[in-house]
Amino acid sequence: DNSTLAYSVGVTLDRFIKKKQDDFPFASGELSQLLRDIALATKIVNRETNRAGLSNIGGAFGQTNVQGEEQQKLDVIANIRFTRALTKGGEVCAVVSEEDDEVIDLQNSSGKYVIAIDPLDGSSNIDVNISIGTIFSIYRRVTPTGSPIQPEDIMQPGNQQVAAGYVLYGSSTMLVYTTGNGVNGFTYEQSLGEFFLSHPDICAPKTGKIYSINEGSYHSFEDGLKSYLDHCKRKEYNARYIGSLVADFHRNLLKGGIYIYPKTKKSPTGKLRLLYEANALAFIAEQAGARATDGKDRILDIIPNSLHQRTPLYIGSTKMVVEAESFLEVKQESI
Ligand code: P6P
Repeated sequence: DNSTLAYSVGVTLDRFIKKKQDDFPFASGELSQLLRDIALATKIVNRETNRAGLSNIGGAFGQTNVQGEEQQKLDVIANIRFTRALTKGGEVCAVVSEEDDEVIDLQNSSGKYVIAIDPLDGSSNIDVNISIGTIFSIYRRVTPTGSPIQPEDIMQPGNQQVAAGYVLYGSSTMLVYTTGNGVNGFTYEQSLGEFFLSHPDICAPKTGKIYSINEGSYHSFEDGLKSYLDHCKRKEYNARYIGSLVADFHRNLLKGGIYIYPKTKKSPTGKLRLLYEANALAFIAEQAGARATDGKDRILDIIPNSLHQRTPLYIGSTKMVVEAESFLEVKQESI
């Protein structure tokens, strides 16, 4: 309606963050600053991503990357950009990144926050110009600031997140995030270098007709999952699978649908990572009234035991995820 349109057109991400901060009387502004730091890095990664196809035409554009080295892989660049922005921002003490085997200690013991991030997910899609994404989770450290970072600061279950979000570098670049009070989407206006609120208060449809899964692994799926997929086909649902998690998730969040990355022979505990992929999207899904489990248990309640551990992921419209789980249970009992 007009009021929503007026509200969404006028509000930049900065003003939205400030307004939300005002809703928290005790907010110190550090989380607000952290969200701004992430948005800044996103703008830089967006620019690099848009130029990816051209960066090898060095001569024509006189482009060599900042270190003058040969063109690095875009996900490595994105990792450097986010880590640098978070270091400069001063709010973060540690970063868990898909690109780094170990925790990155930012040597900033006054930083209250820990970030888990997949700087550029689906980077194999870059060369063929398919949408890619950034996924991030934000936690408060549990040990006192000023002391060295401990494993308990890092290995927190998803239900401890203070914020989570993703960036979709698609036909437009969108930032979608939650701080635990609903989900809001912002679209980047390149000419102004600003994110504008375009999808206030995202609520996922309770059901849908889209299912997203790589059926190339069909023969290694458990029987209950095969039965569920047969059910989707009998219902003539639409199979939509981009092979880029953020793009598949975002479409299903807005239109209704389910995304499944199950355990397979190749990936016996699933392929997607708990700390910087599943947890962030699960927090957003639940905040938008959707559901996220490993086929049985809530993703956000999984206690991590290793940094890069994987989990099966069933995420999307609540009724579809519950229905898929019921097919898995039935077959389990029949074994
Ligand atoms: P598969 C991309 O590599 C990714 O991590 C997700 O973005 C995507 O949904 C999934 O893996 C695709 O995996 O095995 O179907 O190619």
